[in-house]
Amino acid sequence: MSLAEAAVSLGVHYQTAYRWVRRGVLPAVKVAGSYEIDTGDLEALRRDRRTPEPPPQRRQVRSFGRFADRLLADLVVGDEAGVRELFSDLVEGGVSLAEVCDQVLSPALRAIGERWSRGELSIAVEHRASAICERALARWAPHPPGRPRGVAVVCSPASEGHELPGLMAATVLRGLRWRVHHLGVGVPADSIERLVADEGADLVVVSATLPETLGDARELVGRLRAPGRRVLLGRPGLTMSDLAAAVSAPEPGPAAPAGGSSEGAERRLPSNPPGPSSPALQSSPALQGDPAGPINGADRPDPGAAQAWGPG
Ligand code: B12
Repeated sequence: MSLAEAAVSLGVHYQTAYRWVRRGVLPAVKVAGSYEIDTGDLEALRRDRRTPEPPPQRRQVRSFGRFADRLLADLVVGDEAGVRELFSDLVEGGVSLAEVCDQVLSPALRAIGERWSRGELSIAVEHRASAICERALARWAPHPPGRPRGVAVVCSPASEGHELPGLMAATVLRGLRWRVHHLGVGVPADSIERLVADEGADLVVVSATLPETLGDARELVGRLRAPGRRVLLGRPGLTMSDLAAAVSAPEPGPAAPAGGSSEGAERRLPSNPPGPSSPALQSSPALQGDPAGPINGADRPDPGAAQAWGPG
């Protein structure tokens, strides 16, 4: 059937149905310049929209420390199979991807970084460890089936060379049913800006790791802001649990200036229950109204720091 017929059948405006096609929510093929919709796909979308999501089966882990230690040991000796097995155990056991990233992967990577900076691990071992993590994580980042929540772009300023935090963000967002375009690192700002517009992104996540790239990251955030689009900036001290909470939080209200009020986001976020697995929610200076966060500490006190975190 045609897209116009599908829109009528779903009881939505033609433009809404068109947007769903563009975002991959409603599969369609182009025949002689017009979209054709399969009735099976239409019915699947109708069912999806009616069915509430089942609550996820959660696994309570009291201490993640031993998993982080196990991961670190596997990474140091390059045991990729061991790393994959550990990830599978955790994710299939019901641990959220955000927790795996924040509580297991990040501590192990930080330990790798510390050992490398003390000269105890070679650059080769550190590179091997990151490559193993990338491959292991990518396995958990397929495009989600069903109707996505929206379109997200995950990127970093061109000066940033750390790709893993962005990959973590992409993985977590896909797990939350976002359709994610993950651009990796080294992409010029102009090109990111174009892609964000072309894909009609509802959400952009900019990830920065080095203090030196934070300025570029903020500039990028500023460029990517647009009405109806949230732009979040992540950096050390913030976590994937923060990201998950932020994208689940309501969008800025009508009182917020175009593109959202970062200050509003700062105030709103602490009201998200800070789970035991989300220490940054309690400790992040950005969330406590102190702009001198772990990165900003090396920076000038920055009244715009709040913007680094809030919706754009
Ligand atoms: C792997 C690694 C590399 C790899 C990266 C490979 C890859 N594919 O990613 C390579 C070899 C490229 C690399 C290069 C360099 N690195 Co390096 N690297 C690391 C290491 C070991 C892990 C990085 C990582 O993935 N961290 C992920 C986790 C562990 O960090 P995190 O920031 O806490 O992650 C959280 C947040 O980012 C947040 N988050 C991410 N996105 C978002 C989004 C939102 C919205 C929110 C809310 C949250 C959020 O959630 C994450 C998960 O909890 C770190 C050690 C460390 N402490 O991080 C050093 C480290 C970051 N590197 C460091 C350095 C110095 C460098 C180099 C300058 C080295 C050099 N002389 O060339 C270059 C810089 C390259 C560049 N231009 O960026 C230093 C930085 C020191 C500093 N100034 O702070 C570190 C800390 C190592 C150290 N102890 O000295 N590095």
